[in-house]
Amino acid sequence: MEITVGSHVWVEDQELAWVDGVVTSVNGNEAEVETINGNQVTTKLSKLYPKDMEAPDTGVDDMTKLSYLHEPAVLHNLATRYGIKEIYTYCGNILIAINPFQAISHLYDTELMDSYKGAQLGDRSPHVFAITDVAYRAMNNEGKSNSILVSGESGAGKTETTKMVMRYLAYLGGHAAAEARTVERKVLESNPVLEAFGNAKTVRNNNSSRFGKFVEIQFDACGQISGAAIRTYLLEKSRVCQISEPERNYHCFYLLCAAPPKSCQEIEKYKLGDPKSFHYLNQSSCYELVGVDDSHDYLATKKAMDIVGISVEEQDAIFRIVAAILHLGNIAFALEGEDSSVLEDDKAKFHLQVTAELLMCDLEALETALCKRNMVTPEEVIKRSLDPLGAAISRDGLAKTIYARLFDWLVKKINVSIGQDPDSKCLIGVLDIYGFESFKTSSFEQFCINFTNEKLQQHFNQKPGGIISLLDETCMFPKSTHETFAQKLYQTFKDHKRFVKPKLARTEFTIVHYAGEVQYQCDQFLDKNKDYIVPEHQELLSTSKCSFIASLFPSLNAETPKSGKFSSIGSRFKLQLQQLMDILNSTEPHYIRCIKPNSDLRPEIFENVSVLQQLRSGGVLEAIRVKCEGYPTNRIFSEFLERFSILVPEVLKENVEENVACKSIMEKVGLSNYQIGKTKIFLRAGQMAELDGRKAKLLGESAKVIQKQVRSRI
Ligand code: AD9
Ligand code: MG
Repeated sequence: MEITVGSHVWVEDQELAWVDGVVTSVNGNEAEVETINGNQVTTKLSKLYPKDMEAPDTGVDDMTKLSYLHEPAVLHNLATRYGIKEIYTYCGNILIAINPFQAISHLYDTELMDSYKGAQLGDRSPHVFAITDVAYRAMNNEGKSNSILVSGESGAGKTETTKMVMRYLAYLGGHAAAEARTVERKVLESNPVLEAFGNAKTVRNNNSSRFGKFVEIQFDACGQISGAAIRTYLLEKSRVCQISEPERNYHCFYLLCAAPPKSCQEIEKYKLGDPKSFHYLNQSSCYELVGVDDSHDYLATKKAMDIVGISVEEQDAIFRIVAAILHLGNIAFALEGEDSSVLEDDKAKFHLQVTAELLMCDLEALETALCKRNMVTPEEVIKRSLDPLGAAISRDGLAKTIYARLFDWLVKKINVSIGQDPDSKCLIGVLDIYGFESFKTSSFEQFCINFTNEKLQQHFNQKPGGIISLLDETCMFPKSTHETFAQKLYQTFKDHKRFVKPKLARTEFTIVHYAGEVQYQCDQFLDKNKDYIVPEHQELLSTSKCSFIASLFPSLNAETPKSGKFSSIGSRFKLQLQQLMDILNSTEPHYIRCIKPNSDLRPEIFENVSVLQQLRSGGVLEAIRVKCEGYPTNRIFSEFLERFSILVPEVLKENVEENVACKSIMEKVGLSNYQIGKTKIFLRAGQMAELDGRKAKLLGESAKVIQKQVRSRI
């Protein structure tokens, strides 16, 4: 489209990404634009995009309906819709969901579910229900498994979206009789249970999932839910003992501290109370979350546990373990002699005692397991003392192991309780993975999280794939340190275009991810990759008098990795991901891209620059680009004629078919390479803008003629 003086255009802007304005002069291949925020900008003509002056005030519900399909138009459309609380927009068959950070009334009502049932995509306004309905129908009609992949950065709304998908599936495939509804109820109530133990407040999200989740919902031949399997991926263990401002530990710790004492006497039972008194919680001064009542959530979690089939006795043991971990964290050590450690003071002794009581294990054995290590020599076993730092590391290791095993137990229990349907032919998989993350200090956890996101983006092929193997190799070599690991990385990947060694770095490396660069600190990669349990810890807990705890630490057999032996978390994770990809590849995928409109987690704020970055990295703009290569714009004949018949007024007079009239217009304007369908005309990228340009020129000229006539009359 020709850009001339008076053209309405989009021009790049540092603060707003794109801003609209009017061209005030054109000079060769440069133009001067006066923007609506009052700036005068000089820029190349090729960097300007035409603005659609006829775009509806309320935006369009599918990007492919945009007259001009380019980046500024896409962004403007989303911002417009977000402004009127329309958080869902299609981009073809991808659903874009922008986090409203507020409850939008009636958005998820049952009446609304009714209205989406059986409706074609596009018949009703964009919604998660619509995408889910398509997946469900495709499964029933074609007898093929489908999956719904929810992606987006941390806090973008993946988990909330996933819950709505699951709710709608339960609605579609639910049973009529109340007594038959247990499967879907269990599936839905697994969410609050897993969130209580696997979610925490982070800088990015007050309810951030610290594990990945793939829920496979199985259906019988009648399309009714007949079973489900929940797979989880790599819980962030380090959070149990280490948190930093302004984050929190896992929700369950605060829930238990806030347990209503009267009804449950939990405080007496678990010797808890103020969360500020626990080391694992007071490393950050954030204890409460705005809008969250921990004591209410404690009861809600227990109720959900009832529904998913966790017995009262099991619940008691679970919360006993949660309390024990808090007490364990308060066992502080002091130096004794040259390099041994003892309990620091009476307070530490008290917590040791409570921990032993709660874990139902021997008090002295617990102390020894924390402060000493067995050294196995060919001749004998020697007890070696740990210094206070070593003892604290030992204590934290124990806390992490117990917590991770508890979490795995919960997942297993829920799966057993829901039950699998071995006869199910079709399933719908719903994937809610932790979002892409980059922190001041990004470690092994961020590496794994971002690795997952890479895989899902299928950009993975271009990435250094050998980092985990290299890490395993380093871990198996006894003298390795994080420095030697870093050196190996630098050596191996020095020519890789997505691997960067930061200047002066000795133990850092940078990966250019699809969503941006992340600098990783190697220092804890080796430790965090090693999945092993100290044999003394294993022995201590496998002999616990509490059968629940003992069952978390079964005696070693051939199947479980040998205690004390290294098993690689990274490699296991990689394998799990590969299995996930295999499942996903055998299904028909549907995509939901969640977008976080601002980093303050506040409603009604739409930050252009950040949204654009997410659209770019999430592949949304790429999808649009692909579409642009085809026929990105289409219009029903009558709409097209209404908009452009002014260009060839005769066509309306000639009593011709609508499609012929459309063709005449295109011919008159000299555009070819378009397609005429049954009811619509399909245009190449830019053709709509060209037509609009002609129209504007024509209107401008006729305005001039009228002005001339008026003037000559005076
Ligand atoms: V993370 O990668 O697990 O850190 P998610 O899962 O993408 O992240 P989440 O679904 O937890 O984000 O959403 C963050 C918060 O946004 C929620 O706790 C809600 O307060 C808010 N949210 C998200 N989606 C909606 C919605 N559809 N309606 C209202 C929402 N609020
Ligand atoms: Mg989440």
